[in-house]
Parts: sequence; structure tokens; C-alpha cells
Amino acid sequence: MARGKAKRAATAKAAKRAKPRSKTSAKTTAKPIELYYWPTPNGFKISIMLEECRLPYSLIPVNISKGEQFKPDFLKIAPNNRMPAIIDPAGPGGRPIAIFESGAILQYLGRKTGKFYPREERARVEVEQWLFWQMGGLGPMAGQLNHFKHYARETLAYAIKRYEDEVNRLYGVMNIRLTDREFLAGKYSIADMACVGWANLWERQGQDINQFPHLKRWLETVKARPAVQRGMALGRELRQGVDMKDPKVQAVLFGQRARTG
Ligand SMILES: N[C@@H](CCC(=O)N[C@@H](CS)C(=O)NCC(=O)O)C(=O)O
Repeated sequence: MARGKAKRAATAKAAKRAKPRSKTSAKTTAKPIELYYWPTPNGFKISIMLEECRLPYSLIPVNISKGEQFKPDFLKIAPNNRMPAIIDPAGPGGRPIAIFESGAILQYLGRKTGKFYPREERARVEVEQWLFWQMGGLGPMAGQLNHFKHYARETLAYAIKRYEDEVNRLYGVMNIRLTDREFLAGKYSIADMACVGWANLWERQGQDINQFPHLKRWLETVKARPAVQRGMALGRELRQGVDMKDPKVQAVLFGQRARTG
């Protein structure tokens, strides 16, 4: 993947930031995990997990506003032209493995490290339910809401209301779930990591967090974790100067149809 000067600088900065983790990691791999990443809530899921597990990693920015997700080398790793993705040089059998889809990456890293993804079947099912709830519900609904509320060229009141209602409903589900437990699956897990970046955007999503006191308490608790803070700060500088309303950026990101090759 071709990288410009600014990106190299950002990568070096991020690698520097990530470096102390590698020194303190009990289960270090010889080569760092390659993280293909852009600072968005889907990217944060993986940067948070890597930070929580103290796994050494190197950041490879995928500037989705410039179309780097369509580069042939990236598509070999992530055929859905979406980040995040990882390559673990020390995958199963000691051979490299490439993984796309944030939920699959979280599960892989959880199995690899034995952290934040319990082995015991009942506890594991609890985590998976809430992980898939995020992957199929909160993420896509909040994503569509973001599109119609902030970026669509026409203002479509019906679409905005449809997704605002749905995000509101999902927050209600989360709030009830969190009434009598600290985290979504009881103990802190990859399910919480999957949700935090999305729930953090409640204001932009036209929601009132005070309507959801248990969700609010959970959000504050998760965001207070140093690894979550490091994960959500990763590559923040990369986004500087990117204008999502720029027609050139929108031409890259919106109106995508099937690729033919
Ligand atoms: N289901 C995917 C979604 C990933 C996703 O939507 N990534 C966005 C950024 S948040 C992306 O790479 N967009 C590039 C594009 O739309 O071309 C996952 O969870 O990994």
C-alpha cells in the first residue's frame, strides 16, 4: 500500500505510542500485528482490543476518504473494501493470517489472547449475543442515521426519523440490559469494545443520553479505561483536514456499486 509522507509520520507516531505496550506484553509475538485502520467507531473496536491486550501492533492507515480501501493489495485482505482489517504474522500454525470484519477480528484476538472473550460456553454466548447485536443492529442503524442526518444531499425526513427511532430503540434495549449488570455480558468484554465508539456519538445521533441512565453510566465506565482512551485516540490526527462534505470525498464513499474486477 502506497503511503505518503504524512501517513508515514502518523504511522511512526502511532507505532511509537503503541511501543510501550509491546514491552509490557506478556504474550508478545515476534512481529507486530498489522492494523489496517482509519479512526472511526469500527476502527476503534480493534485499536481498543489491541491496547487492552497489550499486543504489539503497527498502524497502517487506510484513508477511506481518498479511496485507499479500493487498492488491490488491501482488497486481498479485505474484499469488502472496508476497514478495519488485520494481518497477524503469527497466526494459527505460526503462519500469517489476514482477517476482515471487526466482529471476526475481535473474536480472533479474544481467542488468541484468552482475554475479554470467555471460553466457558454460557459466558461466551452472552458475549456473542451482544457482539452480533452491535454488528447487525447498533452499527448499521447508527451508520445509516449518520448518512441521512449529516451527509445526504437531499434532506429525507422519513429516512432520518426511521434511523433516529431505531437508534433510540436500540439504546433503550442497551439501557434495560445494563440495569442490573456493569457490562453488556456481565464482565467487560469485546461486546463493550464493539459498542463504545458508536454510543459515544449519541449527541450527533440526535439522542438524549439522560433518557438512558444505565447506558450513560456504562459509557462513562468504559470510556474511563486507559486502553479505551488510547484506542479511541489512535490516528486522530489522520482525520485532520478531511471534509466529509467535500464532493470529492463523497464521490469516493457514497454511491458505490458492485465492482467488476
Ligand atoms: N461490517 C464492517 C463495517 C466496516 C465499515 O463500515 N468501515 C467503514 C468505515 S467505518 C469503511 O471502511 N468505509 C469505506 C467505504 O465506505 O468505502 C466491520 O465491522 O468491519
